[in-house]
Amino acid sequence: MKTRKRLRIAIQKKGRLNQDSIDLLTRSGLKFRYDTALISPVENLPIDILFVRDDDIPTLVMDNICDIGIVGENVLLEQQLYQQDNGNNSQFDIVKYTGFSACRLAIAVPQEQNFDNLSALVGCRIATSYPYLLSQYLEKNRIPAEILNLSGSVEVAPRLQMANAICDLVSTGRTLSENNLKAVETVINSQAVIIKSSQALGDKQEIYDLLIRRINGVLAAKESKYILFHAPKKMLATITKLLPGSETPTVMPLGDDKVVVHLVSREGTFWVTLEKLKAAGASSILVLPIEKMLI
Ligand code: PRT
Ligand code: ZN
Repeated sequence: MKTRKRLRIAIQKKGRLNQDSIDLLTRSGLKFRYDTALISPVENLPIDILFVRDDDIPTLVMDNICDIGIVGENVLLEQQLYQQDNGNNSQFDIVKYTGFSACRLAIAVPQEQNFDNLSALVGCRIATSYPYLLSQYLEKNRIPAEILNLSGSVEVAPRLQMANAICDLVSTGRTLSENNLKAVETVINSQAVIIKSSQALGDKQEIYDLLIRRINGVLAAKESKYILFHAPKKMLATITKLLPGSETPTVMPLGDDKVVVHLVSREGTFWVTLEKLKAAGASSILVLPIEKMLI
């Protein structure tokens, strides 16, 4: 087979991962069009983007049709167990946790049902689209239960008396409460991850390294804030301690007893922290987003 010269990235065509994946790549400096095409060439780098269903992404990477993919851990781990069950070893590595599309795969039961511990599930029938992950979880916890494999609308199964419980993705919990269900156990926590084929990239290694460096910069910038404020000189040490994860601040004099402080905080800066800063004497506090960061 002819070797590809351009790095190929698989992302979801339509759905919850699509916009965040496009944003991540765009913020990493990739210029490409997003329309109805299956494949879109990046104009300014030797990279092509393939738009596909999320369920196909692990296989595309494993089969080396794409070098990189962005996919939910839930889909990835389910696919990995499926492949193992069929005697195949997964040939991809997780290279980056992106922090977006966070959710959990949870077991839920009707709200009125008493649930003290997992043994309440013994002998139950549980509907899910994640039979491998659920089965692994039940086996690990030694819970004999039946699994009903459904491809969608899992949350209606208890109401239709098809199952006693479900195992589905939960983010806000709204779908569960609308269907009179409550989450009782977490099978896995999930977020979108970047995976890479475990085969050597050859000539594409350099462009891959550049891309991952940029993605690291974008994700680090997202977690960080640039903070500026005025503070009494004598309170400086106390005040900077209030900002965990802050780099050494840049301090400039402002009159005799005040300073201007600039710093990058890598922790989420919340209102409570800002209020503590103010109580310790800081004033004119500005918190700014960071566009890019090269570390
Ligand atoms: O067409 P394609 O196969 O590509 O897309 P899809 O329909 O299979 O997936 P999509 O776009 O719905 O989800 C893609 C990925 O987003 C999932 O694999 C997860 O990694 C992630 N994600 C994050 C979620 C959710 N949050 C989520 N809440 N995927 C689905 N849900 C569903 C869940 O199944 C349930 O029906 O949303 C409902 C629950 O949401 P809440 O907010 O009511 O709790
Ligand atoms: Zn899907």
